[in-house]
Amino acid sequence: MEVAGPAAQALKSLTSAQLDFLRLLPKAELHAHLNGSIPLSTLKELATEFLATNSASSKSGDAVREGIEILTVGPTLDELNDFFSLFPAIYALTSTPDALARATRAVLSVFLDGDVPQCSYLELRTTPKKTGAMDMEKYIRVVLEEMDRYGREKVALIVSTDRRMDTKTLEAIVGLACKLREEGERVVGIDLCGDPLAGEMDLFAPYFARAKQAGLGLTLHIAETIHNTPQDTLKLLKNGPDRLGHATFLNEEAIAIVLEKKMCIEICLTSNLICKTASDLETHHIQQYLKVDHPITICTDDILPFKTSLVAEYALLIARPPFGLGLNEAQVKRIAEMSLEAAFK
Ligand code: 6MZ
Repeated sequence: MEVAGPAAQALKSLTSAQLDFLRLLPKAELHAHLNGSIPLSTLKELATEFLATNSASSKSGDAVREGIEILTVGPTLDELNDFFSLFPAIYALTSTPDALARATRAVLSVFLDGDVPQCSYLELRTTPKKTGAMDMEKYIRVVLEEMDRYGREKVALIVSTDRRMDTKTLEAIVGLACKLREEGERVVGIDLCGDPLAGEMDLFAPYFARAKQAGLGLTLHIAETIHNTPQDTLKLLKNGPDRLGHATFLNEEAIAIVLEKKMCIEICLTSNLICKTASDLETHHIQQYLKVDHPITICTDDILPFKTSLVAEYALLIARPPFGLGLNEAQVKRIAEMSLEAAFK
């Protein structure tokens, strides 16, 4: 995967000893979205096939061509909202069982293959989708089948719900996740993601409670933008999540709960910088958790648009300012250990 932007600069500033240290460090990737993590080369292959079988002048053909162009250069986002418009083009390319299997295989390979894999353990997350060629159960089973190429100590699945979902869909997805777990499949958690300002969070509580009862871990994207209200955040915290995605704009009351309950924060540095929810590393909310040794885990979020890698995200920790936070090896090792401890497995 090509690394560009702030993480590339951090990587470039490292000594070879530092780079070796980061590559060999045992660490977990706990916040990676499947459709946001497809290698560009795989997506381009899928696009070529898609365009060959769909009328070149169709509306979806235009959207795919435009999406590939944007993703090749790397999107320039004025705000987080712009980010979500990238996905319809990607979804058009992963809507058959074969295409989804190939995309999943490529994502797993990026994180887990090679002499020195990016991570020692991966929790990959994805939102089940009903397409013309698959129902939601088939979608999840295709992803799980690809995971079967790896040992259970290496990879597991988090099933995502989306803030825009209605109760019928939530019921179906959480029911599916619980059923697959009971069957012994490697489904370890439920996530809440999607447009951070959409949806009514009261609706989700019974479904999250059911998931927890079934032994699934719970991770929620929370307070991702400055526009998320304290009420929205508190409603989500009431579900008793184990981990929180981003948690960028928590107020004092929310921070007190997070610290007391030791909820692990999934930190996605490049994602936050590119989506402009954080202006720089110096003022990034990771700092407040580092100060008090609160559980955090460093994650990539979506390596396709953000052009990063897990090692590159760790480079942002150890690189000297202005390229990174300038942490020492002991501090970085501690963070990597926290990532392994926060896994749902
Ligand atoms: C919120 C995000 C996200 O599930 O189709 N997603 N949701 N915040 C983010 N941070 C920038 N990045 C990705 O993967 C893509 C989906 O994950 C969610 C969005 O809902 C996106 O459509 P899957 O595999």
